[in-house]
Amino acid sequence: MNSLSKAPWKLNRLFISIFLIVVILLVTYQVFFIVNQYPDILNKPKEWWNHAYPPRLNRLGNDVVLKNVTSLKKIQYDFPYSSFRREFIETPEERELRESRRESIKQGFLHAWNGYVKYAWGADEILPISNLPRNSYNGWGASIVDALDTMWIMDLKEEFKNATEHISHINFNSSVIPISIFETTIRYLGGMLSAYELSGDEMLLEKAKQLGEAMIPCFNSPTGLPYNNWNLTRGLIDGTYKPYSTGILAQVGTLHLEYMKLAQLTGNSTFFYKVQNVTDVLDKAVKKIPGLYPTFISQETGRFLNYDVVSFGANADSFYEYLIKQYLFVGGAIDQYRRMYEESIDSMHEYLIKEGQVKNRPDLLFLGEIYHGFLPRMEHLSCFVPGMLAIGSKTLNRPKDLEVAIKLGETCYWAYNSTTTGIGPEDFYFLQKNVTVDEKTRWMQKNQKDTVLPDGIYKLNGNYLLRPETVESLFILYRVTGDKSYQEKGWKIWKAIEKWCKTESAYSGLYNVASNKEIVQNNNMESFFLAETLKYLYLLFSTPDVISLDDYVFNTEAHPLLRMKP
Ligand code: DMJ
Repeated sequence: MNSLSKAPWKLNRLFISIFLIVVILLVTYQVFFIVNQYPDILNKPKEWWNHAYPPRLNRLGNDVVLKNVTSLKKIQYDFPYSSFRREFIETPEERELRESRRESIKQGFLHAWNGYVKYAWGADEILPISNLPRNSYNGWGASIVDALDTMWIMDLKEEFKNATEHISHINFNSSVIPISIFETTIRYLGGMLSAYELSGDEMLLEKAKQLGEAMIPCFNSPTGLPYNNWNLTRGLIDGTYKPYSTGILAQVGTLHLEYMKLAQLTGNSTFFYKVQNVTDVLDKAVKKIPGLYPTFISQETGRFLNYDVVSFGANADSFYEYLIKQYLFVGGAIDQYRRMYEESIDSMHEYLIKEGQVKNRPDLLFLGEIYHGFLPRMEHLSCFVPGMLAIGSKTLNRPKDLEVAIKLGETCYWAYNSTTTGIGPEDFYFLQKNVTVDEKTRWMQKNQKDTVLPDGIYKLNGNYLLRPETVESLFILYRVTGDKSYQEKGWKIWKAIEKWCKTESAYSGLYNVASNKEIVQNNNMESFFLAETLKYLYLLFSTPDVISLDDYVFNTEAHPLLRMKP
């Protein structure tokens, strides 16, 4: 062969070599990309990877397949991430500060958890001063189930393992006394479903199914609205069992995410139909003001019982919260939820949001109630509203809702920042802009002898139950706006909790956060402190990809559940 005929062969070899080099470079790039995006892939068991990103099921049981599931609009702020390593961009100093704060929350969790393990293991709660166990939720170990996903998120896998071992022995088919269907659903059922999706532990799904099935007979009222309290043992064997109860909006209307998730994961549509019927009954029931649902309803007739009691606080709160979250959960495929949510929020703006009389703070907005006329009372419980509005604003393109969310969030934080402890009260009565203060109001103001009243407030209930709502909204507002001042606010609140609530074994609520005398602890630590307050604080100092609001929806007890995607 002469040198001329060898030339094409040499050229071919050159091309093949270049081709192979390009392929090798591309593969290497992909491997680096995946490992950097999900650094934990190398350290976790296979199950973690599989179940953290399970296949998306766009159905609510085998016979309810949702056709119009969409991605919906992005909720989270466009946080800066490096394009190659998919790393959250921040300076080394910023990272150090954020991580040290996150670690401080984790240590707080461990302090409370270890106290619970030592003094109250297996009971529902620890009494954090007397170091005794307490059972308020059927004695199944509410703190263990409620805290499960927090442990997973905080990477406390040993504690998680011990907790699942306990859960594997619980018999959810029997109850000692009638149990609260609402509390059992949001704490136990929500807790296990969320931890199942995060960890992939099939036992948790089995137990969730057992509990979900055991509670199904509670929907056997004439309208299908669930009874508030239910004896599981009797309910399962006695078809005529019917407890006396008056329906409470939040209790009948906050089971949906959990039962929808159960339907999705088990393929059993009954779980979905039961709660969808509840939505339909509430939707059809006559209201005085469109979108404002009175707090009490009859399970016998499906009619509201007192049209002049409306609130976004106790007994009503999470019903509204779930409307937008149900819509998110199904990727917009059921429009009824959006319509009901928007009607409610429009009326909330019109009837319940007011300006106050706080000196130098004209920006603050207050969320009142209706109690036979307008009642200028705002509860800690209703401080979930800023977070809800922020999520709804992004999802449904309602910019005014975000403006109001920011202002209400300011008010909730101000309520903390203006007490003697730096912790917010259970509720307070506010003076409204342009409303003259009458004698009765002045009298109430003077009568609050043990309390330092913040400006613009005339009555205050200073209890603090370690509730999460304000830090929940700070976390969501941070994720939605990218504004780091929410982290500063959350940190200040955490420092106050550390200072006033910490006990030898755990954390305790307080009697009067605005006291002008001694600050007294109340010997109570509800399981939502572990499930919600500490989780939201921890996530506030995590990178924004950890439990992104674009992938998950939180149940009202802060248990993240995966959203449906197309
Ligand atoms: C929690 O159990 C839930 O967040 C519920 O919706 C309201 N009350 C507590 C926390 O305050």
